[in-house]
Amino acid sequence: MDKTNIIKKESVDTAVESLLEKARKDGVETVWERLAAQSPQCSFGEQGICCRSCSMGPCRIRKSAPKGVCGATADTIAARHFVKMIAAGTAAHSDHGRAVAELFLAVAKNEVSDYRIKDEKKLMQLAGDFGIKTEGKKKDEIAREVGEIALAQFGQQKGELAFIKKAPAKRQEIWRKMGIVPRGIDREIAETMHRTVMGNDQDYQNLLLQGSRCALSDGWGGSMIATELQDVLFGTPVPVRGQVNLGVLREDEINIIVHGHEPLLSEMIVVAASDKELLQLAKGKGAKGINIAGMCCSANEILMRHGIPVAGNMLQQEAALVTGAVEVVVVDVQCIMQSLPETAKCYHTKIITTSPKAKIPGAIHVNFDEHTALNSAKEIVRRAIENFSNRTKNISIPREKTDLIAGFSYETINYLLGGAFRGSFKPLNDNIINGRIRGVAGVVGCNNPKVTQDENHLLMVKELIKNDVMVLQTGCSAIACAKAGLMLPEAAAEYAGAGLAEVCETVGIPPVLHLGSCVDNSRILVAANEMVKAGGLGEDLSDLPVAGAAPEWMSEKAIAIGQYFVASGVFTVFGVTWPTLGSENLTRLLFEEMESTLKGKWAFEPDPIKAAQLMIKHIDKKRKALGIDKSRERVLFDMAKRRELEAV
Ligand code: NFS
Ligand code: SF4
Repeated sequence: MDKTNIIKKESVDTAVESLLEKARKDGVETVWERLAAQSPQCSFGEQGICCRSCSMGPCRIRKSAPKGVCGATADTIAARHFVKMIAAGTAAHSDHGRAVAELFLAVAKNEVSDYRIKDEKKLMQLAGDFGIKTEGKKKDEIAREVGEIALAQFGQQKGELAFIKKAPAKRQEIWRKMGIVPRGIDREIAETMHRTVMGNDQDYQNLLLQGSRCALSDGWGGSMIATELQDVLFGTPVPVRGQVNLGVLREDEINIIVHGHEPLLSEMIVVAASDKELLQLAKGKGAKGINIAGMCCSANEILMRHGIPVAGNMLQQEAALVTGAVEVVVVDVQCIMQSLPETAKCYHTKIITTSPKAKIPGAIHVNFDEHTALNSAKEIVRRAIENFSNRTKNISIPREKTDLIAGFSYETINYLLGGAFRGSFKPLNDNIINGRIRGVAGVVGCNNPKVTQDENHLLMVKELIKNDVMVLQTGCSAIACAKAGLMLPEAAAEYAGAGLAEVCETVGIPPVLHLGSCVDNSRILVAANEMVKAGGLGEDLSDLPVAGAAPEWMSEKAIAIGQYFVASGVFTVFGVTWPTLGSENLTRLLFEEMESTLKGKWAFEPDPIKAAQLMIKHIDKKRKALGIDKSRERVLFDMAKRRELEAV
C-alpha cells in the first residue's frame, strides 16, 4: 500500500478545489497539508497492532516481537482497539441521544419554554413502543412518561433495551441466543472499556461479542432514541427542497454556519435568525438579511426539517472559512476540526463553541443551555451581525450549488410508496420481488482526506443505482451525493437502471434518498424492519437483499454504525483503510466467520466500484435464496426486448 498518503486530487468538488487555491494564496493551511506532513503514517497504528493500554508499553506487534510485554497477541490488541472504537462511537451517538431525552423530558415537564412537542402522532407511536397506556391521559403526561423511559434506557442495568422488540422476532432470537442483547446503553459502553483494560478480556472472539452488544445499544438504543425523540420534538421530516454546496453562502447577507450534530442548537439558531429586531440590526449594518447554512450532520438535521441550505460536508469546513464571507461558525459537538480557530485568524470569522463537552482553544465560548436556548441563540446571531463590518475585500464565494429533495424519513417513504390511506412498504417489496428494484443499499459515513473528497461516494452510489439498487443515505455521504445532483427526481432517468428509474418516475422520487444525519441510520434499521414486516422477503433482516457501506469513513462513530449493521444481519463494506489488518484471526472473524452466527459480516474494499459490485453480488445471493432471482432475469429480458423494438 502507498504509504505517502499523497493523493492526486483533493476533491471532486470544484468549489473545494478553487478555494484550496485561494487558501494557498492566503497562506492558510488545510487538512490536506497536515495529512502530507503526517506522512508516512504509522503502519502499526493503521493495522490495529499498536497498544498503548498500559505503561509497560507501547507495544507494536511484528515478526521479531509477536507479543506485547504482557503477552497480548495481535488478535487481542487489534480486537481491544476495534471494540474501543465501537464504544467511543456508541458513546458519541448516545450522549447526543441523552441530550435530546433530557430536553424532551424538560419540555414535557414545562421546564423550558423555547421548545415544544411538534409531532403528536409520533409521540403516541413511541408511547406504544414503550408500552405506555395512553387512554385518558393528557399529552404532557404521556410525553413525561415517554421521556422518563427514554432517559432510563441509558442507565438501565438489567433486562433489555426497549427498542430491541422492534426488530423481527428471528433477529431477537439470534441476539438472545448469543447473549448480546444490550442491557443498558451506558452499561455496555462501560463494560467495553472495562474489558479492554490491560490484563482483562484477552479472547478476541469474546471481545467482539461485547463489541456487538455495545454497537446494538447504539443503533437500537442511543441513536434510535435520538432520532425518534427529535422527530417528536422538532417534527418528523417530510419531503423538502433544499440547496447544497458553498454557493449557498451570500455575499450581501450575514452568513452563519451551524456545524456539529445536535439539532437542539441549530433549531434555535434558525428561530433566532428570523427575529425581527435582529433582522433590523442586520439591515442597519448594511446586510440584506441573515443566511443560515449547515455543515456536517447539523446541516442534515435542519435541512431535513426546514430545508435550510447545506454549506458542505466534513472536508468543507475549512474551505467555508476561506470564502472570507462567513461571520460566525457556531459548533456544538463532533467532527469539528481543531484547526478552525487558526484558519479563522486569516479572515474575520468567529468560531463559537456552545457545548461544555467540546471547547476549542482560540474559539469564543457561549454556553448553550436549553433553559435559555433562544437567548443564547440570539446572542450568537448578534455577534455574527456585529462581525459583518469586519469583512475584508478578500471574499470569494464559489458559484457551485445544487438543488436536492431531502426529508425521507421512514414515514415519508411509507407514505409515498403506499399512498395517503394505505401507507405501506408493500409496494417497495413488490418491486423488489418483481425485480424492478434489485435491492436496497445504505451508503453512509464521512469524508477522509486520504481519498479524493466525495469521489468514492459518487462512484459507488452511481454504480449501485445503475444496477437498479435503490440507495438510502445519511451523514456526509448524503451531502456528497446531493452536491452531485443525485438527490433530484431527474437523476433517475440519467443515472438509474431501467427498473429502478421506472419506479422512481412513477412515485416521483430520486433514486438516492436522504434519510438525515448519522444518528438517523436508525431510520434505515426501521425501514429494513418494515420491509420484513411487509412480507415476501424472508423473516429476518439478514434475508433481505440489502447491503451497507461507508466508502470514505474516518470516525469511530462509523465503526459503531458498521458493527450494529453487521450485528443486525447486514453485509457492510468499508473503504479507505481497515483497522484490524494486523490480526489475521480477527479479520477472518469479521470478514467471514461472523456470518455463521450474526448472519451479517464486514468487508474491506478501497475501490468503490469493486465495493459496489460486492454489495450487488450479496444482494443477488439473497435474491436467489428468496427464490426471486428468476423474476429479475425476466425483467432484464423485457428490457432487451424493448431495446430491440426501439432499434427497429
Ligand atoms: Ni457521521 Fe455526521 Fe460526517 Fe462522519 Fe462526522 S458529520 S455523524 S461522523 S464526518 S458522516
Ligand atoms: Fe503492551 Fe500489554 Fe500494556 Fe498493551 S497492555 S501496552 S500490549 S503490555
